[in-house]
Amino acid sequence: AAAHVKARCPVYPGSDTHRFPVPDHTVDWDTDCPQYSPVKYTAPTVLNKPAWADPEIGSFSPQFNSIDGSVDRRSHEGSYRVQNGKPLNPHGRTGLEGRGLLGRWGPNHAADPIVTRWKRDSTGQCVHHTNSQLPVLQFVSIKRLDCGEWAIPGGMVDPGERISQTLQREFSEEALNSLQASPSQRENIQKRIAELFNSAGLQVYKGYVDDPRNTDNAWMETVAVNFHDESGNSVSELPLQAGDDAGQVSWIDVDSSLALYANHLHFLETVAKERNAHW
Ligand code: RP5
Ligand code: MG
Ligand code: MG
Repeated sequence: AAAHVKARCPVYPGSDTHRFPVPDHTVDWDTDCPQYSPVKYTAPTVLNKPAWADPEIGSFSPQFNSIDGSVDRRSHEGSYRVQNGKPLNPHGRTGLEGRGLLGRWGPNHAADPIVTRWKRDSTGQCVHHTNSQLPVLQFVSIKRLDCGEWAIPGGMVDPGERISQTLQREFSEEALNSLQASPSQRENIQKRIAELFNSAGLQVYKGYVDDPRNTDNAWMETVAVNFHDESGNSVSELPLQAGDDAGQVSWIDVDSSLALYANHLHFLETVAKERNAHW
């Protein structure tokens, strides 16, 4: 497993909590590290017992590595270890124990919709990059309100929700602001994007996310799926409007030099290569 980097960011997001430093060579749980003493941190928003969060372990002992009622506690990466009743991050040490900002012990499942189109000039011709000579892809990106980084408009899978639903719902909420729309507007949005989202889509990633919110006991996982508007007259024609946890939304040229949230750039690399686009 690749060493997570963002999951070891010095200051935990949304807090003044500093992680216990974890150099590359001590990431692996199997590497002895007697001096390791992770900082304990679970955000007040999580301890307040919102519907989306688990209780503290002790009073609560979930069914790890299985479907626990309507919550899927299985990892996309196979079975994870549980130590003293707490799940262990499958990518190793993060310098922080507890759940931080994450609601679930163990995997916190998300889905990432990567909506793409070809970049076109004013006459409608596809634009080719001067260096690579390859056509340039654009994807719908949102600027996250929590950290200000550009990201794929993904979100958490609700208990019992199908991933195909999460992909469409999160795209509607964050990139089309469906939560603020009237019921009839919302219905219109769903109609306009249903065709694209009902198409098979290209799954480009399934597994652990190197997310800055990860801890030793709670981590993000995702399924990232590319929905491509080949002709440019499906989603491309919809007005984008940021909503929910998105501050801005925009079509952005896909290129290896982008700086994106978590390991989202890696998902886009797969999309670009699969579609024979500029990278
Ligand atoms: C990332 O966090 C996932 O890849 C997904 O984009 C996102 C889900 O969390 P929220 O956007 O709901 O905060 O790890
Ligand atoms: Mg969301
Ligand atoms: Mg989101």
